Amino acid sequence: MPLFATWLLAWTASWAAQAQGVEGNYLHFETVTASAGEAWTSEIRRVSEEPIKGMQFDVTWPEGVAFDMDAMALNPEWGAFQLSVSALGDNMYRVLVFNFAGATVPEGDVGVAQVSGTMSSDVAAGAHAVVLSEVILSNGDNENVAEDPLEEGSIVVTSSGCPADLNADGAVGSADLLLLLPLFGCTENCGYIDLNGDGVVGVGDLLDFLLAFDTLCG
Ligand SMILES: [Ca+2]
Ligand SMILES: [Ca+2]
Repeated sequence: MPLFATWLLAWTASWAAQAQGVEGNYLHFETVTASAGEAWTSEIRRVSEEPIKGMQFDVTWPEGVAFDMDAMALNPEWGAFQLSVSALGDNMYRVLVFNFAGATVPEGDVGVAQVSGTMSSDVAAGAHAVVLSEVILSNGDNENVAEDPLEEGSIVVTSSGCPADLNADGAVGSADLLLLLPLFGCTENCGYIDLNGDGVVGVGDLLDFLLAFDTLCG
């Protein structure tokens, strides 16, 4: 391919990525809230500035998480791909997403797979980091374009019956409001800030929050 065409392709890909507000090539776990002893579902997402035709990564779940590897499923965007999950021990799993047809998934912020599990009943309230490591993201030329730093998410275990305690410190206060306000108006992937679970962060969530304001969580 002529150098100019290669450059134009790269420029177009990076422009398209910027148009979606995407920068860098990495994976992240969508932060989710859970209660001790209960099930949770979240998503691993891929952010990239160019199309990706395969990936491999390790995920280490925090202590107290039982990951349901059989329930892990690729999103429809990855329909041409196959998924392989294997346990490495110490609550660490290796994930392969690959295809032999040369299919790629376009640049942007795209959900890769749904992940789910349960929290043990004695896990402490607070944020428990989900660590993604050894990430390989292969572009159309089979080059690994994964970059540090990886953005990592958490499973936030709420104080029981207290979803508005967003920082899980045992009380609903102004620190929690500072977590909610930046996401006010969010319409997708709002995560645990979406208190009433209707998919957006809006007036309903703010009302729920204000009702719970200044309460201690048991
Ligand atoms: Ca709090
Ligand atoms: Ca909401």
